[in-house]
Amino acid sequence: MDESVKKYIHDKIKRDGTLHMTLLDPEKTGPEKSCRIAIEAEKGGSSAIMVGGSTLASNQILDEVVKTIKKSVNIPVILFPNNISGISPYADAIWFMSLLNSSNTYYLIDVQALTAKIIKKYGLEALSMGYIIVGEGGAAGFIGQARHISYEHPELVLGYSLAAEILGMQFIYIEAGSGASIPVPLEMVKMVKSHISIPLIVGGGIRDDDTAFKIAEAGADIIVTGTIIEETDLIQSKIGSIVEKIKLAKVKH
Ligand code: 1GP
Repeated sequence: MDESVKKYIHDKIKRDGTLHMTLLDPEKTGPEKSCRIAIEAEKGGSSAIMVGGSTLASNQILDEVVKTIKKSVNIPVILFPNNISGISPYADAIWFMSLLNSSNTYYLIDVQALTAKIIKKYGLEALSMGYIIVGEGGAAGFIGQARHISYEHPELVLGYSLAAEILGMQFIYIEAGSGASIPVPLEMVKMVKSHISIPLIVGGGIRDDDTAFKIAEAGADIIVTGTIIEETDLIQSKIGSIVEKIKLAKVKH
């Protein structure tokens, strides 16, 4: 990429409104299928491919998947690391994330301290992000030892989000957990969005364009979906319908 990924994201949000990003788990999809999915996702209008998974343990698989995807699409590939094993030199950028409601300092700041040097050495663009896991939380919540935040307490999520912004983080991600049965509630998205000025990412359990539209309308700047691509062969049209619909929410922002 000629420009930075951060600039690309900011410019695209300004131009298109809410963006969509496709999350791929290399352990589940492997290089060949990941590549096919990434191509379809790009055709459908996804703005970036995020690569990561809560239980990813092999650098080698990750490298292969990232390299294969990079050869096949023009949109940026952004790492979504679960741990040290989630880092690859072949990506364009990395979500340099801190799990703000973790009860374990490892996920808050220690793993970042352990990996900062290698990220710099690889020349990966680090996009700092405050990551907050809410509701069911899925595997990410369990592994990240996230203290449970129920959907009834959006004010807790607001507190973490504002603190992250004040601390200088560039993005906020509210995560319901991959495959969550109920996505992040609209009230939570609205409350956080109305108090922060950095881009807000929302993901977990978003399976259709209506849900994605409502979350975009509530204020999400980026919608992430992962599981739906594992559940359909019509990836391009499924993602395409979400991308088209969330664009319409811009007017109401
Ligand atoms: C998980 O938010 C993402 O980190 C995506 O969730 O797999 O439920 O789309 P889904």
